[in-house]
Amino acid sequence: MTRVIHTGDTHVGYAQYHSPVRRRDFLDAFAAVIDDAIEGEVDAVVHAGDLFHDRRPELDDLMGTITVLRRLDDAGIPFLAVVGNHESTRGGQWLDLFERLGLATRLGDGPTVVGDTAFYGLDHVPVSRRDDLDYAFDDHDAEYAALVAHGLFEPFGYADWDTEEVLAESTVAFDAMLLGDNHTPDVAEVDGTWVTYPGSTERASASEREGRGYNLVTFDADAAGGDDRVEIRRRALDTRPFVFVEADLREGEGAARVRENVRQHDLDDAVALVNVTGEGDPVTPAAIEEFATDEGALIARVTDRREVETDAEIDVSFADPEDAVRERVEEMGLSAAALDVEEAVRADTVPDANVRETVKRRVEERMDDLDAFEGGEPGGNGEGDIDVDDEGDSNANEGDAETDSDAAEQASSETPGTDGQVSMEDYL
Ligand SMILES: [Mn+2]
Repeated sequence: MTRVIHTGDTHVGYAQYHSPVRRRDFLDAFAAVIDDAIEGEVDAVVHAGDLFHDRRPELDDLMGTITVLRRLDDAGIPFLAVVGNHESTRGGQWLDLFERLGLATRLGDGPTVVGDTAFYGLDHVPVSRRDDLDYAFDDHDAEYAALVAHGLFEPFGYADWDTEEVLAESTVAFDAMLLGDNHTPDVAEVDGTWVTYPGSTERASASEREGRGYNLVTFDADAAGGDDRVEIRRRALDTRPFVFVEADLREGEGAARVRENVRQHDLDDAVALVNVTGEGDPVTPAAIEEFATDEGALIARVTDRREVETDAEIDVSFADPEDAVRERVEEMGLSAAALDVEEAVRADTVPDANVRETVKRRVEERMDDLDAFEGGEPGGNGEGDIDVDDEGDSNANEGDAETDSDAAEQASSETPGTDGQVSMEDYL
């Protein structure tokens, strides 16, 4: 029997809402998982990527992470991991540093056997390079086998990676795929293999409404997973409370009504997200936010989309405005990369909260192909060019762009459920 904790998407270093307290929360959540691993005396902790929020964690984040990993190591429990898209660098990986320090094992094509289970790793690979993958893994003689991977796999939300194909082409028969990237926890069976996401360990975007947690996975002949081989149980984590306040205003109502709704919630140390809808008078978000923090909230954000809703009612006289847009886009002769971005912004298949991360990912995936940043035929006058700075994008997490992303994530706060790492508000 092998019993492991399966976690991922910890996003250490993420100063959500520019808050140092939130930054600490992400590390604390990771520490809580490791505490449970030690207390539960599991055989290993399996981390499916995005340990760090970006590729350049600060010294505090690195030292905090090393402290946590050392505690796990002192307990004699191995930390097995792969590299996620958020933290992936062009050179060596942070995970390699931890491996050098004896605190982690980077999973790969060869088996890492713990108990009677062989673990393999598949780092995040951009869509553009997946055709090159051959899914050739070395043999093992363990009783069970698991593939730890980072990406958006079928059959879950925002999937772009064909799980059936991976399983069919793999030279090893896996009992389970332990995944990271999609921040929404879920489990499914694909062609006889259990496929599961544990979800993120802290809410990396407001769309991650449900409680956070991790998986406890048991490989055993008596496992209660239906196939007597694998059992996957979800364990809850006690994380920063998020309070979602709805204020649907009627004619004549305004800030007083919003404050009343806010007051009805327990805001102690919570992230309070207030969504104003309906009719009524304009409200000043900053005043409501100040009220909420006075009431005890750590952070408060107000989204008032009533203006937007009014705009949406304006009649459009085109037969199909989408056609007009497509036509104009073609005329612009954008580069392949710019078209990727344009599509992400305009497509209604990409939720607002996910646009920033989707754009970031698509640009990153084009980084090895600079031709993709050259403008196309018709109007190739450089409009489509993007100034590609190898590392510059990680600054986007810290700068003004985050204001937009905060707004976007609030905008989606009434949409519960699926938040692919595509979303990852960025989170990934
Ligand atoms: Mn992630």
